[in-house]
Amino acid sequence: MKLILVCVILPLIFVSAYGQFCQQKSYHLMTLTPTNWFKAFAQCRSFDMTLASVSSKEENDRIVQLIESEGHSDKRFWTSGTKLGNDGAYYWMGTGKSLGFTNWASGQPDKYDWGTNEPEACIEFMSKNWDSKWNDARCSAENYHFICEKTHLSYLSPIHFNIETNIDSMSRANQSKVIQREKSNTTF
Ligand SMILES: [Ca+2]
Repeated sequence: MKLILVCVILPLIFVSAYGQFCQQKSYHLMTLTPTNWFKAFAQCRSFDMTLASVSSKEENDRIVQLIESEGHSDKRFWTSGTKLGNDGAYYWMGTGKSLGFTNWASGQPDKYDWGTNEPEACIEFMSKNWDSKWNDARCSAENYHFICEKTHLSYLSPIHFNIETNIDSMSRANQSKVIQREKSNTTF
């Protein structure tokens, strides 16, 4: 009994007492069918994810690297950024938080689609031709792919022992299911 106490129970108490939980995101590019911002948001939710929010340069760089590594630098992607229903102030619909870090392209946001004269109120990642910067675009425009994100909760101990609690971690198998669902989704 003493051996169990010393070798198992006490270390667990130590880790529990001094470790901490942290959130980690994974991003998933949805590139099969371009769509408008509203449908993109709904599709991410149907996969138990949210349309991506970008709160820092680190997150922005991770998304740009993912787009490049998966060979989609020529595409444009919706994020959850919008000013819909918020008196013209942008926020992340995915988190409910206002913008802190921004990465607007030069001259953006310009508020109007000068071709259709319609307002622009949703944030997209532009293609590499525009350095993957942000642009405000017409939310109803149907020609954008989109980025979903999934938040995982990890437990970090002070001795760098990372226990992946992974509330609902998306395995590679599940990612395949998401892709299949995107292919077979006839709702949109
Ligand atoms: Ca614009």
